[in-house]
Amino acid sequence: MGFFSKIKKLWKRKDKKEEVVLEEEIKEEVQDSEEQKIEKEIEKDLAIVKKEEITEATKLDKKEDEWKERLKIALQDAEPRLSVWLDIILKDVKYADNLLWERLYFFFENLEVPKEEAEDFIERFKKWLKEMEYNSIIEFRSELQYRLALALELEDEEDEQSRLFIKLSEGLSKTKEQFTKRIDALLNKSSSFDEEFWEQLEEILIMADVGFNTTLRLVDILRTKVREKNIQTPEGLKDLFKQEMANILPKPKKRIKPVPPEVILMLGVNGVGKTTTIAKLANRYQMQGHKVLLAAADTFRAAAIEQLEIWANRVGCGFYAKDSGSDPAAVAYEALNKAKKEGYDIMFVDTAGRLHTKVNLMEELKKIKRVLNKLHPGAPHRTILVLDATTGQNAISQVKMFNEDIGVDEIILTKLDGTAKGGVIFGISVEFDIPITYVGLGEKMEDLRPFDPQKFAEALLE
Ligand SMILES: Nc1nc2c(ncn2[C@@H]2O[C@H](COP(=O)(O)OP(=O)(O)OP(=O)(O)O)[C@@H](O)[C@H]2O)c(=O)[nH]1
Ligand SMILES: [Mg+2]
Repeated sequence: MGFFSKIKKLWKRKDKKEEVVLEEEIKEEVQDSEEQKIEKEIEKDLAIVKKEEITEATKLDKKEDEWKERLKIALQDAEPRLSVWLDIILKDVKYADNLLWERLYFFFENLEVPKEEAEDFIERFKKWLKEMEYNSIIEFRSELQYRLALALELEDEEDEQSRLFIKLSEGLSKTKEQFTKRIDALLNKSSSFDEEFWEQLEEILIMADVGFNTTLRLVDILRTKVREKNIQTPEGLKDLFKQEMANILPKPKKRIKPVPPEVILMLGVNGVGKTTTIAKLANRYQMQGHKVLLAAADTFRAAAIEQLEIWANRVGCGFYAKDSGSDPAAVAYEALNKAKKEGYDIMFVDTAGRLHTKVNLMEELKKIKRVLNKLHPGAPHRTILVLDATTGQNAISQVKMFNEDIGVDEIILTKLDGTAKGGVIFGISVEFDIPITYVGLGEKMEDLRPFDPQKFAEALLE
C-alpha cells in the first residue's frame, strides 16, 4: 500500500461512460418537439442573463477552472509517466510557494486521493523543505518525484527505474574510472582470451576491491563459460561479465511478513551512516504507507539521541528516547512497548558504533536482541549492517566481526558516490553470502535506493 489509501492509477484519455451519456443527450435533442425547443431557448437566454450577473469573485473562480481544465486535458493527453505529469504540473513553478501547493492539490484531486491524505503529504513535504532550507525547484524537484513515486506506488515503473539507473551510474562514476575503463582498455588491447588476459583481469578486479576469493571465483566462471559458449568478441565477454557479476551476488531471501511491529536492528561502526540511513529508510516506509518509530538506543554519544530526534522530526515519524547514558536495552524494550501499544508497523533501533571496548559493544547488542525477543518473539526480525564503501577492504573485517557475534541478515552499503572502491560490494556480499539490500548514493533522502544486482552490474560496465 502506498502513502494514499485510495488513488486512481492512470488517466484515461476519455471517459467512455461520459461519451455514452453525451450521445444519448444529443439523441434526445433531435427528438425534441418544436415547443420544447422554444422552452429550451428561453432557458438558455435566462442563463445568459444570469451569467452576466456574475461577480468579480466568480470570474476569478472561472479563471481557476480554466487552468484546471487546461491542465487536466494536458494530463489526459500526456504519456502516463510520472516525470511527464510532473513537467505539466510544475510548469511555471519556480519556488516552493502557493502555486506549487495549488498544483499539487489539483494533481491529487484528479487522482482521487482523499483530501486529508493529500494535505498530510503536502505538510510533510513542506516540513522537509523547511528543514533542508530548500526553496528553488531545482533543489527539490527530484525529491518530490521520488516521494510521489513511492506514495503512488510507481517506483517499479520504467520512468523511476531509468532515473535510478542514471543515479546509480553517476554514483558509481569514481568506481567506473578505476574499474570499467581498465577493463575496456584490457579488452581493446587483447586479441584473444588467453592466460595473460585472465591474469590481467584478475589484477583489475583485485585492485577494485572485489576481494581475492571472489575474484578467483568470478574469473573461473568466466573462463569456463567463454569456452563453453565460444565467446570471442569483447562485447560478448562484457555481456557475459555483466550477467555473471549479477548472478554471483546473493539475493535477499523471501520472508514471511512478521506480526507488527516489524523490528529492525541497525548495526555498524561509528560514522558509517547508520543514523542517516535509518532516516532515509523511515522516510521510504512512511511514503509507502507504514507507521514508523525510531528508537534511540545509541545512548553512549550524547549528541546521537538529539541527531536521531532531528531526523524523526524531519521525516515526521515517531521517536522514543531516554536520557543519554541510559541502558540501551532498556530504551529498545520501552520503545517496543510503545510501538506495540500505539500500533506502529515498523520500528528501527539505532545503536552505538563504538563503546569503551569492542567486547562491551557486542555484549550490549546481544542484550538488546535478547530483550526485544522477549517482548516480541521473532524480534529483531531484520538485523542490518551498515558499511561505508569508502573504507574498502576494511568493511570486510567489520562484516566478519558483527556477523560472528550478532548475525547479519542484510547489508546496506553507504557512500558509494564518494569512492572508487564500489567493487567491494562483491567481496563483502559474496564472501559472506549476505545480500545487499540498499545502497547509499548521496546525502539526500532519495539517495538511498534498493539494490538490484542486475542493474548494478549494468551501470558499472555500461
Ligand atoms: N556522500 C554520502 N554521504 C553519506 C551517505 N550516507 C551517509 N552519509 C553521511 O555520512 C555522515 C555520517 O552519517 P551518520 O548517519 O551520522 O553515521 P552513524 O553511523 O550514525 O555515525 P555514529 O552515530 O557516529 O556512529 C553524515 O554526514 C551523512 O550525511 C551516502 O550514501 N553518501
Ligand atoms: Mg549515529
